[in-house]
Amino acid sequence: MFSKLREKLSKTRRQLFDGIADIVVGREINDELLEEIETRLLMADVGVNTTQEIIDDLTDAVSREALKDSNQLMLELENLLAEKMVMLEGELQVDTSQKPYVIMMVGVNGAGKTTTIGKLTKWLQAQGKTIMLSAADTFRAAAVEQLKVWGERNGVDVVGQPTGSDPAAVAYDALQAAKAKGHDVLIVDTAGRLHTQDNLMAELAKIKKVLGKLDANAPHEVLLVIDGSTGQNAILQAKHFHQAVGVNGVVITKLDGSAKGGAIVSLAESLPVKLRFVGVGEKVDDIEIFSAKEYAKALVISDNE
Ligand SMILES: Nc1nc2c(ncn2[C@@H]2O[C@H](COP(=O)(O)OP(=O)(O)OP(=O)(O)O)[C@@H](O)[C@H]2O)c(=O)[nH]1
Ligand SMILES: [Mg+2]
Repeated sequence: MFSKLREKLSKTRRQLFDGIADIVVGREINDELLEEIETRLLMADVGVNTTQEIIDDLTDAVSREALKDSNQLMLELENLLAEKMVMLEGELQVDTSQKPYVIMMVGVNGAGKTTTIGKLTKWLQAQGKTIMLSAADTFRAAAVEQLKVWGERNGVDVVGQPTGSDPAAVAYDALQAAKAKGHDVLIVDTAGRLHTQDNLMAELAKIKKVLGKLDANAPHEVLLVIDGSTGQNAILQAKHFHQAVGVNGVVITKLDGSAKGGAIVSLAESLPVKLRFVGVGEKVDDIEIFSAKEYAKALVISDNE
């Protein structure tokens, strides 16, 4: 799993963090080098405050003469990045006393919600869970079809209504159906929306509220999907969605592409959420459980190691 993540993240690293390896390896450790590292971290969307903290810690380590050479500096950087992200670790656990366990997917347009549902369904099936999908994205004509394709691929039922229906009503019906059929998990797809569109954010809150009428604890997990190439705007998205519907979990997608991936480092400091998965491709198995240490390693280690 680790090697797959590294392989998939290679593009990110080539652009940014490999840049760090390139400028660090074999160099003398001095202020100039630390400044160059700072620039690279900022370019990788690590965020101003988090970058400053990491550079301060590195500077401390240098002044304590704790770092003997550039290899140790790289290792320290990796440890500091991992430290920032460790609070994000927390595997998605389906509480079996809640039946069905309701997962509501939210996020901006095209972030990868529907694709992640396909991946998540297979991941949950591997744990022996039975799943139903709710096509509460009634906004786009092709959205229901897209979810149905994933449903067929995984052999699970998809409940939905025609385009233009009230998404809250769709989700409500789906929860009723999932209860009646005794499914373990219901995953509710929703239409993409900008975190700044207040009326659409209110619609999301309504879906959540309506689910709560059938089961006071539902949805049990609100999963925010963020495109990994979003940069620091990812933090803003997370805050807005959290405000509207209370996000528990996050999935970062498209880390196989040109994503910088650095915004993840500052996510933990911004919100009390868990980063459940990272998406590394368009196929059903292209999903990984997040591990801070592995992620930091994948970011820092150079390709030829
Ligand atoms: N490379 C790559 N592509 C991904 C990943 N996840 C999703 N995609 C692609 O991103 C595009 C959008 O994915 P969707 O799952 O339709 O996104 P969505 O959030 O449901 O979009 P809307 O419903 O329109 O808001 C599709 O072409 C997916 O194949 C990923 O991890 N890696
Ligand atoms: Mg979708």
